[in-house]
Amino acid sequence: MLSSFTPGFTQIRVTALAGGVGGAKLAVGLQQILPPGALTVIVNTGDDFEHWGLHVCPDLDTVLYNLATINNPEMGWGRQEEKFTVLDEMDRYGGDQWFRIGDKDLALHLRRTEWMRQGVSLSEVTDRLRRMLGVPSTILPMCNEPVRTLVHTDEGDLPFQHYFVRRRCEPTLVDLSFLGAERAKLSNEIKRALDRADLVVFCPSNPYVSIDPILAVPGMRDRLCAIKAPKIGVSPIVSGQALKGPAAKMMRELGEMISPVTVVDHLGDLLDGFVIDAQDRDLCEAVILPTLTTDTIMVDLESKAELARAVVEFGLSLHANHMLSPIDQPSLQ
Ligand code: FO1
Repeated sequence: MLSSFTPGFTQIRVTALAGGVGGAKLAVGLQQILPPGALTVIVNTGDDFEHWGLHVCPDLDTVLYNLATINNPEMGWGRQEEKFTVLDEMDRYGGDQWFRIGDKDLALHLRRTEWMRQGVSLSEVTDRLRRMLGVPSTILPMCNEPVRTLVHTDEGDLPFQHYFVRRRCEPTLVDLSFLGAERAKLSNEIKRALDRADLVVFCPSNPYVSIDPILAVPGMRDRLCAIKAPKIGVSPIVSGQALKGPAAKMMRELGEMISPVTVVDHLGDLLDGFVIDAQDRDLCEAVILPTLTTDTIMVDLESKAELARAVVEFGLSLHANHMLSPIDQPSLQ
């Protein structure tokens, strides 16, 4: 897959923070406009869980398959041209069928579980997989230690995939916990990806269950605040709705306005700029950051690349106006 990268971006490195489908789409756009190897994606692992005795990493795999252009375009997750013969056969043995793992997807879970049982880190496993799939970008789990999102609802505490898939996000959200986050460590790869970035992009992912787990890794927030690179968020809410997933429902149940403003307030002082959809132009004044309004709906490769280009140009313009140029900023020791 040739990346028709934009000549003006030949020397910059971008580090993106992403969760599931929405984040993966912008990651694809960024990979398309940047030179090979210029993009690093830091991915949420709070959705990970053990299923069929296997280590399943839904957000890592969604980003991986999207960047490898082998994802199921309708669902956003899982593989394209997939069969479910193993899943169907599971019924014969009373195995779980609520989480739909296809045959090709299963091969990845088997191999990852085998490597991890040999002591290979999740970062190394992920790097082997992305190289084998020909992905030019670096994909990093937010940490190598297990962190699990627990959803506190009016019906009790639910592991994330049980809430998201089994219960289709129906229970009312009361709170969220990221079990194990206190034991998580900032890997050297993550430190390097943040220190070397000329721009950091918070992809249009769910702020509560995709971005917050990443920020819950001790040291992540401080490192993001310390780097000189501009940090740009892209709203996952357009016209009072989430483009995909439960972000809007979660906002409502947490008593928040369903608005890009809520996302900005939630991410607080981490951001230097924010990108909202042109349909929400009237909210610009309410966003207390430099704001870009543009078309943020990504329906195909072209619109993903267009949004990525707009985000990068916007981010670098903030640098040009208010900060050191990317070249002569001292990197953190
Ligand atoms: N989401 C569903 O709504 N139903 C599924 O059966 C399902 C299976 C699945 C298998 C592999 C994978 O990588 C993702 C899968 N997802 C499924 C999506 C996943 O639950 C979510 O994408 C993330 O956890 C939230 O972003």
